[in-house]
Amino acid sequence: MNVDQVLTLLQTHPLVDDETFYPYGTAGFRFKVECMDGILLRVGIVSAILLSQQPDGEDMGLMVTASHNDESYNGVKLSNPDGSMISPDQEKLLVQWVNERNLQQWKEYLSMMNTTTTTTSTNAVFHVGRDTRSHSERLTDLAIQGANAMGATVQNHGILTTPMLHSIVLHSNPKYLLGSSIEPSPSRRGYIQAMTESYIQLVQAIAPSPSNDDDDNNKKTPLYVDCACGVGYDAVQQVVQTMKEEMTATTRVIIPQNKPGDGPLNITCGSEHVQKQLKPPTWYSTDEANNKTMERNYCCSLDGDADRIVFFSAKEDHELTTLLDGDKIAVLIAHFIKKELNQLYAANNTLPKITMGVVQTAYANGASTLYLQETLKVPVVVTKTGVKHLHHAAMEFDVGVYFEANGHGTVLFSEKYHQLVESTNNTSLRLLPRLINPAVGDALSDLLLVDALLQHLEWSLEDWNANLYKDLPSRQLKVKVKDRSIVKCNSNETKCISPETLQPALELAMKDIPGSRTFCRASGTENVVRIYAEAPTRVEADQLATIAAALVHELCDGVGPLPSI
Ligand code: NG1
Ligand code: ZN
Repeated sequence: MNVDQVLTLLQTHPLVDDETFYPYGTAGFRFKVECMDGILLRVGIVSAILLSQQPDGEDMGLMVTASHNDESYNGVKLSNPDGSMISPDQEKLLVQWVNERNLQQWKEYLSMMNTTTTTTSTNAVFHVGRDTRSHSERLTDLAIQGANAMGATVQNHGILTTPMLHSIVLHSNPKYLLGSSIEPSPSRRGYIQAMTESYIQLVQAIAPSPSNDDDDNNKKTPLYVDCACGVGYDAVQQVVQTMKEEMTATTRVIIPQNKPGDGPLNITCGSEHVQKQLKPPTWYSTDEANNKTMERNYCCSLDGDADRIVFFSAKEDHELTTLLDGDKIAVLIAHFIKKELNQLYAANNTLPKITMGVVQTAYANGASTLYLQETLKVPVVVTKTGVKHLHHAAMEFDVGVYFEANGHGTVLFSEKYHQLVESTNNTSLRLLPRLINPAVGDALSDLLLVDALLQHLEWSLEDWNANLYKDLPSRQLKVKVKDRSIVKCNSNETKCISPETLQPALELAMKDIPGSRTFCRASGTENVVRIYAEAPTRVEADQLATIAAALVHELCDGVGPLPSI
């Protein structure tokens, strides 16, 4: 590494102001785009150091995206060799050096690095990808410049979804791929091919066979996919194309809509809009007359980097009939796996026992948690918001299902699970780990998995909603405050510990509405405090959210008007 060259780059792309501290939030550095140039360059530099610290010269990844945020934001998140988020120690190093303004400190650190590690002699590759934001290419180039100046080898995959990038990283380090039957496929094409093939095989294995006298495929309700005007569109389109090539009658008609350029990214479309506003998306690619009159019974929305998905049905352009969020997806998957495992053990109770659990956050609907614990008899763990926390907790089980209510989640299978299912002839349990992305929540994989399970159960979206549990009405609101860092929570974010006056006031509000729950926490991706409330009725949930928002506004230096419903 040429220390002077790195120092020149640092000087050329300074952080925008000398005061601000940039934390690694819920999912990476994510700020208004004006702040991002200096951050991306520094992330590229430090990433090369993290890459050089991998004991066996394994590959890592970097994704430039601000996920569900609007186009005025951008961000960056890193992937470890096994496709998971980076560890707290790695985050600490990254945050320390991204925020270091003193060039002399940098000089000493880089010179020390030059003598203790060597980034150039390893074969490790840094896989880089980006979303469709107009500034993502420039920011990616800055990260690459930083990493290259440190001597790291970079492979730029261009525009792709976050889960694709994580999957490519995982498949480039095959020692982390569990299950002897899973072939490494470290490319975009390999990812799409594996995903499509395993979906088709799963549908063929578990869905009732179509009868000869009617064309089942034509009878199936088409699935409309709102791609948030982002990167998910191409991925869905490629799956649709690959399915056509396979010419199978068992698959669903999938119609991707809202492609990049059809409308503004994540604005009145995408999973964040549908889940938080409880409103259907604008179908930008459909003409307005059609939009207003069409009833869509089976739809889903992805977010801007396609790692989240929620399902819904909608009447015309303004009314959400049903919302099936991450909690419903987690319960559907847990329900299926539990049933298959029960069958397996019923046939042979000498098979080694495996553990199964579901990981949620405080945003999970109380009815889902109760159903998992009391009806499915599956243990539930509640962690802090952010998939890095959920992922970690899910690793404690042989089958760890984790989902955030917003639709970000996946299932982790242990080596013991793989050994168990590989020794039996249960096709569906063997196929699941091929379709499910073990690295990170993946909207495309979840879309295909949910569809296969609904076909298996012969359930419509409405059946899915009605047959498991009934959601408690809930409401989420956002409040702008002067400084969101004053709002601090306990370890699983169910209670507020600062400012001290807030929690007792929230408790009083909850006491007035029996069976209700509310909490608030500072967002790690937006400059707001988030409020969550649930209660036995819609009116009470809205009322509690409004009261909690007013309390946050009053006790945490609220800025601007109170949010309205
Ligand atoms: P913040 O803004 O910290 O609440 C949001 C989501 C997280 C996670 C991240 C990353 C909610 C309530 N929060 O984090 O679950 O998905 O974005 O995208 O949905
Ligand atoms: Zn996302």
